[in-house]
Amino acid sequence: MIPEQELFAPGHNACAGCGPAAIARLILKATGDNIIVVSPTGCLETFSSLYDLSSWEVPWMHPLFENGASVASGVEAALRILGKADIPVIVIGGDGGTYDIGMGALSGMFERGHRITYICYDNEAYMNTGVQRSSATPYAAATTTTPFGRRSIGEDRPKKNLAAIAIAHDVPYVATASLAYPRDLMNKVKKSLTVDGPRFILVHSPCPVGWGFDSALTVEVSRLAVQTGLMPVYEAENGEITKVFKIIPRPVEDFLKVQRRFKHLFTSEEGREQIELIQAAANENITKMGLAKEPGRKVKVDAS
Ligand SMILES: Cc1ncc(C[n+]2csc(CCOP(=O)(O)OP(=O)(O)O)c2C)c(N)n1
Ligand SMILES: [Mg+2]
Repeated sequence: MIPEQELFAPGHNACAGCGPAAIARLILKATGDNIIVVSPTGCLETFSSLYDLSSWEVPWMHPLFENGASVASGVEAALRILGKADIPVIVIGGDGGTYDIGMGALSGMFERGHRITYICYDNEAYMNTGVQRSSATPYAAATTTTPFGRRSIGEDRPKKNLAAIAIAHDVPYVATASLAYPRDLMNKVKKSLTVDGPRFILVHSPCPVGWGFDSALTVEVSRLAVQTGLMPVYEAENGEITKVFKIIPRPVEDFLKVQRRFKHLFTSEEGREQIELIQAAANENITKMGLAKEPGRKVKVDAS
């Protein structure tokens, strides 16, 4: 049963259809009010804490863009010294603050073994400052710093696999989740709080403004990312993948064609080739991680 209590108050300045706003609300429903939240600079922090208002009905701190994991480490250590280790600490940070500028701080938090749940809401670019690419931006996506043009197909690097990097730290709990499967997301947040040591949860978080889709479609776009195999949903414990969310794979075009950031793939000559590369990456996820409900089924790109 999803608790009725709202700990992330409405009335904030998020855009219509904001994925991270919905995710923050679900996370707090999972944690309850005995929690301290650390929230580095980014859209979520900005739209939820415009002076002198706050959506956070729990203790909340804003560190810098780059040091969410370090500040949370200090909070957790202080609680331990005060004999209050029963108060859990979580970080909710964006992909820029986690994959890029906060990467060293996150690695240190893992290495020191802090009892913290670090949740990255991944909207796949620096949205707060105007949709600049991050290392979470997927291949071929157009952003303001990777625009489509005569010499560019959009982002030319594959998305960094941050969950795999977390697993490589041998932390006891790593999970990926999606707004389209809210109970799974909430269960993972809840479960993480019972784990002794660092935990990392990556939540795919569509952004209607940055990705360019109708703001009514946020949950649908989240679901399509999972069902195409582009966003594998799984759990890993002590360095081993223990559970994967099974899908009946859909062609990647279903996910790509509803977003403006991939529009050039459907209007340019080289687009077809790029879609095939993206399909190949999804197929690799599906095969490697055993995502398909019907093993062996291959997804063909519709050439019509
Ligand atoms: C050291 C530093 N560099 C740059 C900025 C400007 N800045 C604020 S938020 C942000 C982007 C945040 O991106 P992300 O973490 O992905 O969160 P999102 O806005 O997408 O939710 C940047 C570059 C900053 N606050 N501090
Ligand atoms: Mg972002």
